[in-house]
Amino acid sequence: ALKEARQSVRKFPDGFQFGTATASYQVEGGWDADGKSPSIWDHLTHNDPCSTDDCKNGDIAADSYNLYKRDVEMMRELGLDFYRFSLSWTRILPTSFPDKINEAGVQYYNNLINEMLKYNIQPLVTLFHWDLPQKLQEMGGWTNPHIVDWFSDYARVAFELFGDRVKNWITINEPSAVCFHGYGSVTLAPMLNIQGVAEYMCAKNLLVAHAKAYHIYDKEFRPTQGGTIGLTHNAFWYEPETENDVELAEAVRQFEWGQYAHPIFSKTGDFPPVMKEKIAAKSAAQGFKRTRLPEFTSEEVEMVRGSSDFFGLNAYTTFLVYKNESLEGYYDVPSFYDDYEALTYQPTHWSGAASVWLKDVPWGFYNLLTKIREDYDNPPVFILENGYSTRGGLDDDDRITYIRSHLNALLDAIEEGSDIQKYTVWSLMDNFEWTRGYTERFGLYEVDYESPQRTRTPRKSAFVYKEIVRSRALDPHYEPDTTVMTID
Ligand code: GBH
Repeated sequence: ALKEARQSVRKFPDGFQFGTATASYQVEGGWDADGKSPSIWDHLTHNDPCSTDDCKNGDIAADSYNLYKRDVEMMRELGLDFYRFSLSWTRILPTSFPDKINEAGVQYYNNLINEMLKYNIQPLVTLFHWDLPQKLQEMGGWTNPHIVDWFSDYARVAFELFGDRVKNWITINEPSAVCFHGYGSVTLAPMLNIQGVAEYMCAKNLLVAHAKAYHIYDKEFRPTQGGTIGLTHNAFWYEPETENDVELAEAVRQFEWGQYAHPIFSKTGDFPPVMKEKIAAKSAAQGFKRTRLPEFTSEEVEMVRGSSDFFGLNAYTTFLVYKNESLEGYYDVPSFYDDYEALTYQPTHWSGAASVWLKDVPWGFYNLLTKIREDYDNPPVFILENGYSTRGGLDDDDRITYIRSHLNALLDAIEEGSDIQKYTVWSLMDNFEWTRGYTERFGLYEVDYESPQRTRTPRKSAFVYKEIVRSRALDPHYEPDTTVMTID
C-alpha cells in the first residue's frame, strides 16, 4: 500500500530521467509564419474566438517559435535530461501531405533540437498533440479511415528529417482526449459532439494509425536510428465509492483508458471485452443494426497488439465511481457515459488546482501505477505528463506539494517493482491551456503575456524541481533560495 509521506530523503534509481513537456500549439505561436497552414485549433479560435474562456488564442502563445533559445536556457537551468515537445503537422507539411515539405518549419525544429543537443538535453518528440491539419478535419479527420495513411506518411517524414537525432518518439498524445473530447463532446477542437458514435470511429482509426506509424519506425528506421516509440495515454485513476462499485469502477477504467491500452498491452489485444459487450448490447437495444463500436479485423488486432515500446502515461488525478439508479433514462441520446453506466465525481474536500478536474490525489497515482504493472506484465513506464495548475504568481507551494506527493507515490511503486523510467512535469512554462485559454497556468516558469518578449520567470517550483533533478533525490524539507536562477 501507499506509504505515509516520507520525512527522509529518498533517492531515485540509477538511470532514472527527468524532463518537462510542452506542445506545439500551446507554446509556439507563429500560427501562419513562413508557410504554416491552419490546424483545427487555428480554425476554432479564429472562427469562434470565445470558444476559449478568455476569448484568446495561440497565435503568439509563449512565442517559442522565436524564443526557443531561451526555452533551452530554461532546460539548462533546470538541468533536465530530456524535453518533450510536439511537432506541428501543418508547419512541416502545409498541404497535410508529404508532397511539399516546408523548409522553414523544418529549420525551426532543427534549430530547437540542435540547440538542445549542444547541452546534452535529449529531445522526446510527440508527432501529434491535437493540432490536426484543418484540411484533414474537413475530410472527417480521425473518423476517416484514410487517416491511417495520412498520419503514417507524416510520421515517416518526421522520422526521415529528425530521426538521426531524436531517439524517443510519441505518436499521439492522449487518444481519449482526441476522440472523446474532440468527437464525442464539446471540450476540445473540433467539438463535433457526435456522441456514442464518432468517438468510437476515431478510436479505432487512431489506434490503427498509431500502429502503422509504429511498424514503419520499427522496420524502416529502428535498424539504423535505434530509438524507441510509443503512445501516451491519459489515465485518471477511478476508485469505487463503495464496495458495491468495484466492478463498475473497473468497467469505467476500461472505457476511459483501457479502450486504448488494452488493444496495445493486453495478451489478447482488441478493445476491452467489457466495452465490446456493453456497447453491443446497448446498440442492439437502441435499434442499431450493428454495434456502435467499430470492430478491428483480426489483422488489425495483431498490428496494434504490442505496438508500443513503453507505456506512456499522462497522469494527473483521481475520480470516484458510483452507480446512480435514479439516472435511468437520463441520457436521451446514445453516449459514452450512457454506455458505461456510471457516474464519477471528486469529493469537495479533496484539495485541488485551478483546473476544476485536477485534485492532488497521490494514492490514486500509486494505484494506477500498480494496476499498469499488474495488468500488463510490468511494462517500462514513461510518465510523460504530471503537473498542477494555478492562476499565476511565483509562489506556488501547492504545485511543489503536488509534485512531491506524486514523486513519493512513484517511488513507492518502483520499490514494489514497477519499471518506471522517466518523469515529466507538465509544463516547462505557462502556455495556451486549450479551451481554458491563458486562465490556468501549469508552468514551472511563469510567462508574462503582457510583455512583447513573453518574459519567462522561474517559479519557486522551478527551484525545487532543479534540486530534485540535481540531487536525483526527493528531500521533503528542501527550501530553495529563489533569488537567482543559475545554469550549473
Ligand atoms: C493534458 O491533458 C494535455 O496533454 C495537455 O496538453 C494539457 O495542457 C494538460 O493536460 C493540462 O490540462 O473540461 O473538465 O471536461 C490532461 C487530460 C483531458 C484534462 C481533457 C482536461 C478536459 C476536462 N485532460 N480534460 S473538462
